[in-house]
Amino acid sequence: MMTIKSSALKGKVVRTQVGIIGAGPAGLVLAHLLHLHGIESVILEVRSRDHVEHRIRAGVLEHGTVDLLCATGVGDRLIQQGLVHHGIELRYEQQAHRVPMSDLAEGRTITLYGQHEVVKDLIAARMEVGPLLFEAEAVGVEGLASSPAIQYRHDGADRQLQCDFIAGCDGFHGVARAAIPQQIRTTFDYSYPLGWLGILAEVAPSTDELIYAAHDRGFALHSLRSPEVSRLYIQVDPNDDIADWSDGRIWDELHVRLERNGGWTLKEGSVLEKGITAMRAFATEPMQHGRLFIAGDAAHIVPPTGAKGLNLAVADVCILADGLAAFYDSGDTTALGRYSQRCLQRVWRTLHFSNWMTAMLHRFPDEDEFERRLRFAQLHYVNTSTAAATTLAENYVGLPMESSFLN
Ligand code: FAS
Ligand code: PHB
Repeated sequence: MMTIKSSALKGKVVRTQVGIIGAGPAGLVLAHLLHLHGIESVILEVRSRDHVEHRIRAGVLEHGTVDLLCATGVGDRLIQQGLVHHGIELRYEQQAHRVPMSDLAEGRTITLYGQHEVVKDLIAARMEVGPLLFEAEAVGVEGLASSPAIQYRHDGADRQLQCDFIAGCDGFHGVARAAIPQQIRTTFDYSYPLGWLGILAEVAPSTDELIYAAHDRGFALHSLRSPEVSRLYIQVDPNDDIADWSDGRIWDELHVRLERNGGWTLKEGSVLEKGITAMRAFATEPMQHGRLFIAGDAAHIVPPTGAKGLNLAVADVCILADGLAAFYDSGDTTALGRYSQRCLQRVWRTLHFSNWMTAMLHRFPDEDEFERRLRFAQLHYVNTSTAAATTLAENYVGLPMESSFLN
């Protein structure tokens, strides 16, 4: 395998096997798996390394995601610093209800480890083995039928990356998805009348496991990043302005919504970062067009209530990497031909689960008393029925990840 030198990327036209747009979890995991398969790739990332490595997003890693990162040699820091959890708590009417996920899902667990930490580990590994161009913006793709190429801008110059295949891992606002002709693309797009205000707080978590709270003032979530740093969310109007949410007002709302009988208190700390994210469910079909494959948020967005975004991106590229390996090994395109169909099975399962969690735990603006009682009946059923709790548990820890690196 001819390893292309970063210096060679200064040329006007460069050639590689797989051109990857985006250095988020999808693009970085794909490049890593391709390298282990002996397949060359180049990653183009529009933002700087510093920005990508400090972008606060997800924090829950499924069992399969952790297995994959460890099995492929980028899990050391994750194992040292990640927090393994065996359950979550559902809290409503000031009562705590634990869902013993590992007991219900064959011992499978989740790990709390920030997405930006996963990205840092993958970038460090990438810098050892292959090119990753920061501040390189893909502006278009072409030749998708037979000779794909990515047009990109870097150092103020227009350049072209010629490749056998293009992986569009450029997130929801990227350029790749739009390259799939409108007439063959079906899009499902739903914007919830809900937003999440998330804070990163410098305070020891007030819980050992995640707390999902359903309160009449709206949803709240107590998550965590480390023994010193907490991550907390409250449901807000998606059109709210963060400037209207002082730190004090946020903590007051968290105290009310996370209240629990029997002497539990929420510890406050200085707010390091805060932002509001509108909640959306989005999927596009197919996820392939000619020699272009889209993965992760470029193809689908799930509401964060199920903590699935990052994990679904990893699941996509596991299937793509194995399909590309089969092609380069034997020229067999069967697996690549089934890429979209196989990913979409998991995408719709995950959308259903994330939507179910969102509907059960959030108070929709126009909810009437009848709907409210149905919602709490659902919550009560999850907390009193092993069958219902098992459904939540097996989806939350993650359905088995399909990858040749995991047997
Ligand atoms: P990403 O968006 O992570 O990465 C795409 C990359 O492509 C970016 O680095 C971008 O800069 C780059 N790019 C875009 N256009 C480009 C171009 N033209 N040229 C070159 N590069 C380009 N999930 C959870 O489970 N929990 C959460 O709390 C949570 N919080 C989130 C908060 C926010 C604000 C967002 C947007 C998402 C959040 N998610 C969360 C979901 C998140 O984890 C995503 O699912 C995950 O980042 C998806 O990874 P990628 O598909 O790699 O996309
Ligand atoms: C997080 O820790 O950021 C997190 C946890 C659970 C979710 C979403 C986000 O459902």
